[in-house]
Amino acid sequence: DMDEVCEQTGVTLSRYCIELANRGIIDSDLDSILNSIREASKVISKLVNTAPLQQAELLGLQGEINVQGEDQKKLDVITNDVFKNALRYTGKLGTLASEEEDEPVDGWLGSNESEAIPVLSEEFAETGKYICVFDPLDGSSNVDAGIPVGTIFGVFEEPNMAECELPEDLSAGLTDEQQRCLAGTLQPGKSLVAAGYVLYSASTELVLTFGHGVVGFTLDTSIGEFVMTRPSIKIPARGKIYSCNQANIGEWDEPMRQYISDIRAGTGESGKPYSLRYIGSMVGDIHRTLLYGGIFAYPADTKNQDGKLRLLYEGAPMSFIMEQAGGKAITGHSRVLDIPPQFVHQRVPVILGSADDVEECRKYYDKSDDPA
Ligand code: P6P
Repeated sequence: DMDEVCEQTGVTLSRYCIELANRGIIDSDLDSILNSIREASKVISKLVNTAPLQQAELLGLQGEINVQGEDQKKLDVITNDVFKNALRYTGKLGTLASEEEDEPVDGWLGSNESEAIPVLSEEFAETGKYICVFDPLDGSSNVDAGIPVGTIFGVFEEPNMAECELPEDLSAGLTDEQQRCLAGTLQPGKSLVAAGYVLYSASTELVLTFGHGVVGFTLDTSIGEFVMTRPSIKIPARGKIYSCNQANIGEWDEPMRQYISDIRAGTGESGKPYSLRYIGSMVGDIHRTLLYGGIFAYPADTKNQDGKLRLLYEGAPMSFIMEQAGGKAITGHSRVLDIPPQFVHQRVPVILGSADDVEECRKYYDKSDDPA
């Protein structure tokens, strides 16, 4: 069974996916999509790791403009193209939705975040039964400072259109195909069939779940393969670290303010004060939370009543991974994975991490009638 595969040292991500496909745990189309994500991640790792060098080369150490005379495209645009093209040419994808895709597409609306319509990979729309949502380079504003950044992705199956009714204001003016594409994208996190992230840091780590637990791989650049390094990731039931932008504490909803002040004072359930770790780059903060335990929060605040992080390609995939690793993920009162997105770039407050820590935090929301 899968355990014996996971116990063999040096199992690559490619081999792992083939074993899952051989056991019918994933189908060949999903295997093909993971293959393209794997290849795109290697390219993005290289781009992130060499960006400062390329920047110097492009600008020319003499300060000349590069030979093409073109502006250096920002890394998040380049990585979005890398990821989009890798997925598009699998031929298995019906739709993709990316944080970068908020421009008018194929004549569709996309002028602002509530209207942005996912990109229909037109060549394969009629055959692709999977939908991929992704943030190609989350935390990209950090990359110039060498702070870890990451890719986040989630994969849905095409829903049965008979069961989908789109909100009237969204479906108005769209063709049937566009409505199918949108309905396929606006699914709650509990419908995800796969989710994962790639952390570009001291090493390049790929963490993945198909709904049967969480597995971690490390890129071995000497062979250009992701090698399994964490066969079964389980988040500790409780940690000693909280991870949030405490500068916003004055704007948070009251339950979060009270919870954080208690755990930092050591008057929470554990009786010991927690430490703060926050790098302002979600994939890095989540990876540390997953491995060391504790809680990560980007709560609602007075400026953003839905917080800052996006539901489809940040909150939901990370919540799926957390729950699969034995953790929890809530908005305050609700489970993140239960929330049906109303539009592609919808934001959601997230409080996720160790089960005992998240449950303790939830008690502060249950005591209040705060809407989050
Ligand atoms: P703040 C990066 O811009 C990002 O989208 C996440 O990666 C990160 O967790 C969050 O925003 C940081 O936001 O407001 O604390 O700078």
